[in-house]
Amino acid sequence: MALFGKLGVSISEWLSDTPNLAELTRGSSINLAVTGLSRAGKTVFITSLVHNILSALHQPHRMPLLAVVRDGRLIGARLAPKSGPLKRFPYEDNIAYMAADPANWPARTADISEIEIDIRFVPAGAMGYMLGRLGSGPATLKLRIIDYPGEWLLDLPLLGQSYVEWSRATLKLCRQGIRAETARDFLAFLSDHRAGDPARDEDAGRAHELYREHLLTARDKHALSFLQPGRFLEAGASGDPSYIRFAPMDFPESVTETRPGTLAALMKSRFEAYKAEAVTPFYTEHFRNFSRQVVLVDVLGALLAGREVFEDTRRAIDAILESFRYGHSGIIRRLLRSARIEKALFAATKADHVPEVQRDHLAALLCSMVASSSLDLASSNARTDVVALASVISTEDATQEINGHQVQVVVGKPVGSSKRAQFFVGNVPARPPRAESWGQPFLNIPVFEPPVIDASPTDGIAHINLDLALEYLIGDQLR
Ligand SMILES: Nc1nc2c(ncn2[C@@H]2O[C@H](COP(=O)(O)OP(=O)(O)O)[C@@H](O)[C@H]2O)c(=O)[nH]1
Ligand SMILES: [Mg+2]
Repeated sequence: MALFGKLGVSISEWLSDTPNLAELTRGSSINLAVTGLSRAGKTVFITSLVHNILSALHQPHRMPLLAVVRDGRLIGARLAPKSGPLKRFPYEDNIAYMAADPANWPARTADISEIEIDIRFVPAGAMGYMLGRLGSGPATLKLRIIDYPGEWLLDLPLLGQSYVEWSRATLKLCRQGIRAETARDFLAFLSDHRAGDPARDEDAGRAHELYREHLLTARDKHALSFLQPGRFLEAGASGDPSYIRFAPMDFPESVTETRPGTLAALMKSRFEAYKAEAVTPFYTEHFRNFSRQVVLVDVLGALLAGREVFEDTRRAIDAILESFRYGHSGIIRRLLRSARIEKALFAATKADHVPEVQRDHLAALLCSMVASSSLDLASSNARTDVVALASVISTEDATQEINGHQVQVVVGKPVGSSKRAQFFVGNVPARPPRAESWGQPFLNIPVFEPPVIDASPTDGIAHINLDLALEYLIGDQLR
């Protein structure tokens, strides 16, 4: 705050006038993409982040780890008029849900969207101070936040596979564990419809529907995540173009190519169209512009759902990491051309579901999941880091006696319930548990009601580590 005195400008002046041209040219703009698999917490993360940035001037104590706030250099932040090409992120609607009585979580979204914030600040250090004295003071950072389904990143590996290769790998997986169950109808259909059958649109369509039902059940009933193709689950604005009507097929070991005129050849042509029309353009038109990205992972949910789900989440993270590894695969390098993702933050969400003592373990666990799949961390890759966070704290820590021991629990009010309930997750391991140490799956983690918040951006929202995440991701742009 002291700087305002030196600059001789009142806050209200800065807030009311439009940034002038000089200020905008000195300022910069940055694209921050927020991704993660469905239900990882993207919508809630962006809503809380925006609300807390807009409120930071009034409630700086909520964002102490964001240097621009801590140092008192923030002048103001406001929503910018929409200028980008994407649908606008429904921040106001989401806040309305959360500020309602009873409070609830924002509605689901399954497409890409964006929101822009202008952040006005005094540059750090002597340089900024001098600029201020010369009368050309503050700078403006245009922060563009993009929300997109992490499922789309699971499609990158498809670009390096032929239809036959993808089919083989996918069906192998479909015949194991939980999937053998959820894919039963689809697999039965495949035993009646062989790759060499004549190409019929009806059969391709039916196979697609059955395969898609399997993916949906695997996700919604069993919390599995490595589900390809990603757009079968999160279609986005393109909806259901005809090329999407395909599914994997069974091929004998000796086969490497489909025969013309067969059902498999029809499927293959759609698979190739899907890659060319849906997957590639996402990378060349959008992803390559997202220089900073945060990948949200519901690590705790995966851990509590048991060994198979946890291993499946690791497989999904592995596939997602491919998009941030330029040295490793020629595909991503070719798609991004000269563009680079500078920083990627992997964040374990919903950390308020565990008491404070467990949160470091949550971050360590995610770190080992990410590290194990990026052994070849070359300097050409995106810089990555890991954090455990809660976008919105909906619980309180408490202690409870269980079997004569004092244990840390969290207490919150489950949505739709009139009473507060305690939730005990056991101990979060810092490393992936060994085969023999898995307990009973725990699929029903309570959905706690969000706390009461003020809809106007003054109070902000209590969170864990949102400020730390933001400092890592864009702190350098606010210096
Ligand atoms: N307790 C708690 N629950 C959260 C938090 N973030 C998300 N959730 C829960 O996770 C659900 C899915 O979050 P959402 O942001 O819609 O996920 P998305 O599909 O990735 O956009 C929400 O409806 C909440 O119930 C958080 O920080 N704390
Ligand atoms: Mg969402």
